[in-house]
Amino acid sequence: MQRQKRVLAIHDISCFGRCSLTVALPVISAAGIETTVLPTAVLSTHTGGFTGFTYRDLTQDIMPVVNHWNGLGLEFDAIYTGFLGSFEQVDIVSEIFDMLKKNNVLIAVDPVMADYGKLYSIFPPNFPEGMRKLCRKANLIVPNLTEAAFLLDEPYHDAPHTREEIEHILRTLAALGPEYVVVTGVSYDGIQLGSASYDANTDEFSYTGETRIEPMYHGTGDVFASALVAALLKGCTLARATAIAVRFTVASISRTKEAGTDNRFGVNFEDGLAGLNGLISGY
Ligand code: PXL
Repeated sequence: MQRQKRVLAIHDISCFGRCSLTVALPVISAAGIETTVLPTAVLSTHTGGFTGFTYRDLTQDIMPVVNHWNGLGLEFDAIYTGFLGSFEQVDIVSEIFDMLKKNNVLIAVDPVMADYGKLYSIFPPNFPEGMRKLCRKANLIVPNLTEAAFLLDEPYHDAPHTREEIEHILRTLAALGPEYVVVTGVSYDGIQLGSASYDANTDEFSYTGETRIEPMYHGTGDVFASALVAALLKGCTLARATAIAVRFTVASISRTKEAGTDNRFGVNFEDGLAGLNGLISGY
């Protein structure tokens, strides 16, 4: 049997709303991967569509936790980061990458900061500069198209997208440093919605789309990126891992739509967990 892989997931805990750590931990664990968590903040809910949420910042606890692990000699096969609440947290995570990065460690950055052409209101206008620096240190980045535009300082275009436009975005993002780039929210015809990937090692592009489901549901980016990281660590190519992550996410969205759940409450990925390993090995 293959040695069990170990991932370090660095995200906030949004207690209610199924995103960040409450998604990364179950999804990656369900794939048979040991998941270590480093919570950066505890919120009563995520910040998308809720008002009055609580926010307990844990910035001061992050380095003592990592220093303890270093003393124990812990090593990770991947470090996966998502929502980071401040420049200070971005800098700390960058330092953690330097401390824990060894050969063959996958550094995966989901530069959570924007959607639908707009930066999330909680972030200052220069936040993308901080995220860009972090992305330079990553092997894999998973922006949506709005985040990609902010990272590249280029205008955002709504669907339908052209293949030339998407290939330009993927190649230019790879030029920042990451060998693997996956962008979400890509639609070539306005009907199918999905993700495009670029593997700079093989110069290979891929695209997987499925019929768009409205409305948009919160937390889907985290469901997607967690499944993608899990599939990559289980040995899938980037193109296959992207296809698996699209399937897992769209199935979660379909169940949620069918149940008529409030779109702020996240998606029903839980009913897909038992099938995730089958999806990864048999896709
Ligand atoms: O799903 C990304 C995410 C994670 N954590 C918090 C968020 C969001 C998106 O809005 O607000 C706190």
